[in-house]
Amino acid sequence: MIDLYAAGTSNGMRARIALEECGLPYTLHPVDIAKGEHKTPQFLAMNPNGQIPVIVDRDGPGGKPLTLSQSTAILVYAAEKSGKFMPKDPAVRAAMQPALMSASTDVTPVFGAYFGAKNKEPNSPVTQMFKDRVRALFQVWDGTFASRKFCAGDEVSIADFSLYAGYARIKGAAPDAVEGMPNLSRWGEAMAARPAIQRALKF
Ligand SMILES: N[C@@H](CCC(=O)N[C@@H](CS)C(=O)NCC(=O)O)C(=O)O
Repeated sequence: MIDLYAAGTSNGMRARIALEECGLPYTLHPVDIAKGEHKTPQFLAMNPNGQIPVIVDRDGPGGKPLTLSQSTAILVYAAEKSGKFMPKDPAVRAAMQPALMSASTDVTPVFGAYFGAKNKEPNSPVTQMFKDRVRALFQVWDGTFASRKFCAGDEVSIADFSLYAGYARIKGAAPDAVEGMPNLSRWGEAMAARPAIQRALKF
């Protein structure tokens, strides 16, 4: 059994999508960031950065407990533990890596910066700059999905789960940042139809 400590942010959703899609049994422990529940001594013992998500797998490698932070590390761990969603073909697997990295390390931080700027100064040039960056990243994905069904080809992989966590969050909070991108939208609808994704997004 896995304990998942998370909130309904893109990083939290990424970790929960991983567990749901990989079919790994888990217990969700919602963490209220507004109340500072991620900064308690108990939480900091699991992740000294004081950030969600964190998992504790009581049945980790070698049968020993494992504590893991970083949403993408959790995604990779879940895929390896379950043997699912990590392409077996070395060429597809290699193509999946940049897609995964871009989804996790370009998209999420840039829209995080956009939301931060928008909350402080909605009409400032900095806010517009981050919005343009978000749109530019998703425009590239829109181009990718013109010829590929999923991030790395014909099969769903953990790159799709990572990207969807970011896409769902931004589509909910700032839909104009991803509008006018039909291929991206079609991919988003296919991902949203997956029962495991639907369960994972209900925080
Ligand atoms: N790179 C980390 C980022 C984790 C992160 O930024 N978590 C946010 C919520 S989405 C958080 O806990 N923020 C509270 C804080 O930093 O104080 C990951 O992918 O898990």
